[in-house]
Amino acid sequence: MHEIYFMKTLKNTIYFFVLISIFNSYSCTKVCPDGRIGDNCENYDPERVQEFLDNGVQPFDLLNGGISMELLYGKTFEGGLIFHIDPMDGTGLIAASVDQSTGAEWGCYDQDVNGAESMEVGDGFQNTSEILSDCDQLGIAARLCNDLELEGKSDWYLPSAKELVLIFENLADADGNNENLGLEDEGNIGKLLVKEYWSSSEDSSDSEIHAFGVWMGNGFVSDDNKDRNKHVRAIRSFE
Ligand SMILES: [Ca+2]
Ligand SMILES: [Ca+2]
Ligand SMILES: [Ca+2]
Repeated sequence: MHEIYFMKTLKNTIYFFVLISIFNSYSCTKVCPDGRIGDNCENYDPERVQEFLDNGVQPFDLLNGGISMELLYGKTFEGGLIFHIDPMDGTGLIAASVDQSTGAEWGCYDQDVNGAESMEVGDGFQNTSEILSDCDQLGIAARLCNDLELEGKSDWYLPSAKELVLIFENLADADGNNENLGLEDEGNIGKLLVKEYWSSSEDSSDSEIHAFGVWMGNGFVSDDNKDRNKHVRAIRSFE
């Protein structure tokens, strides 16, 4: 009698623990759909950032879903490599993944191009159209970018000086040690060469002869004669 009661209790206890462990396995290891992670599936898996972008998730959504800015730099999106995102509205800039020239002039040496003197982030497009509307010279840096058709996109332009510095910081020096040693450098995720690249910013203090370039070895901005040959890397914007 006593023994039967004991066996029943043991059986019930075992059933109880089996039920608890089944319940736990459902509640603790939650499987989120579409590569999301977190207790409420509120975040994106940082291992799958490129896959999300390829599937049409916007960079801004990834930022808001726990992905760091650094993880987005250098990822392929809308035909180029992400190198800037405005954290307020999610607009941003991408660079072509290859150079458009290894030696092009800025153009129109000895002539002040009307406008084209902004150094600021967001002004490369305006600079480029101002150069093209006032300078007929063929083969110049701004024109190579404007004529570019790459990855199905045709709205490329020459970056302003500060946009070009962002390319150094986020694509040529992604490891943040202030130098790019060249194609073998693992921080150089945008494959920029240790060369001088033209910006679209004319030098307002002597605009007839000088425009600004950036040295992709260290990100320094300097003025130079507009008839000098420099590398060219086109960019475009995304909304
Ligand atoms: Ca000017
Ligand atoms: Ca570096
Ligand atoms: Ca100057």
